[in-house]
Amino acid sequence: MSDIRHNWTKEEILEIYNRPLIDLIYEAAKVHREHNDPKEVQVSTLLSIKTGGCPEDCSYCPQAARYHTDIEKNDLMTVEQVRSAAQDAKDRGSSRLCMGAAWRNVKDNDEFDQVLDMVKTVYDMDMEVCCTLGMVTENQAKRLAAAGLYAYNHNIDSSEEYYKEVISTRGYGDRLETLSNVRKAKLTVCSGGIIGMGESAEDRCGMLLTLSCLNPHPESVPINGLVPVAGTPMGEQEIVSIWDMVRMIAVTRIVLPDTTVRLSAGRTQMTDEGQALCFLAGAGSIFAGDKLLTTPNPEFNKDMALFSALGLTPKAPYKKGDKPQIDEAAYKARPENAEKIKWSRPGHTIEKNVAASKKAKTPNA
Ligand code: SAM
Ligand code: DTB
Ligand code: SF4
Repeated sequence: MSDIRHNWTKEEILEIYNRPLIDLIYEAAKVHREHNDPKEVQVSTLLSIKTGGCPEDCSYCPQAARYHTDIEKNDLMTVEQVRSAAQDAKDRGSSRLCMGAAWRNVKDNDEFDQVLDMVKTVYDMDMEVCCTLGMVTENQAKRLAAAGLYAYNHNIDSSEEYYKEVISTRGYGDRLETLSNVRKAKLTVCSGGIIGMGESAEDRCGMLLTLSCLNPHPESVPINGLVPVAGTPMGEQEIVSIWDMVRMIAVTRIVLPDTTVRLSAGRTQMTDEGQALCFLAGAGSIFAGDKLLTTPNPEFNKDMALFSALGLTPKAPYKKGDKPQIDEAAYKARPENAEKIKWSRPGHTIEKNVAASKKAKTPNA
């Protein structure tokens, strides 16, 4: 059984990354089988509970208000809308609902109270509940946990060095602080990143190094292939090659043996055979349903046909952890003096982001 290590070096990870792909897949498949049932895949459904209008400048993101994209903006969903979407997801075999909001950070207000009610509602339907709402304080994370949240998704996206080329409205340290708050609340951590943004192999390995230093390792690591969206600074980026995707999944599998590696955005750009290689190399989870947050995802029936061809089955909820306990009084207790956290705004210049923002202000230019 391979060790769970928190002392990987960048050189070691790069050495693995640069191995011949055929050897790398074989090694990763062995590690995968030692630590997981390779025939079970955890199926999550994404639900965008608040879409667009985000104040951040993440260069890849169609939901950033400053770029000119075609997405439909929406205010926060009602609890009833979430219940109905969760029921559909459950009926189609999803064990987890992941609710995403285009927020910089959570605020202690009525909207957060509504999200807590959504969490409790989906928890009561015996599904794992995940949220991705931006930065959170320790107290906010604890209230989410008390409402029945199982996982919190907050991606570090890339290496610390390359992060500055992608986002200027918050720092890498802010992301790590949120992950620490999530851990203090005893939630499971879902944190990964995106490949295909123009980063180097060193950046990809740097991201894995940061994740491997977290103790414990994140329970889940999403590997997203960039979905280039017209109007964002990365709208013209080339689709990442399938070989890079398989390689990244395999290295993640080897460095974080107990973690669920999530084959995330970018699957519409992949063939069935390409995805099969990702499962072989250690992917143990996907997002199912025709839509991710705002961009397309393979049709549900197509995924089920692929599962059937490969002999894969959807995993039951809470197989890798305990079902959370609800504490109604704790999650309903909104703090009287909301914690005033100073999340950073590094504000360095990213030329392509500035250009994309200007274009948005003068759509006919
Ligand atoms: N606002 C919250 C945040 O940033 O944490 C939650 C939602 S945000 C859309 C969740 C994640 O989706 C991002 O961290 C990023 O990794 C991923 N993502 C966003 N746009 C993407 C794109 N075009 N292609 C691939 N992944 C993307
Ligand atoms: C993650 O790492 N990928 C998901 C989930 N966590 C929230 C989001 C992918 C978003 C892709 C772009 C979109 O659909 O807006
Ligand atoms: Fe906002 Fe999240 Fe998109 Fe960044 S990734 S612009 S924080 S919704």
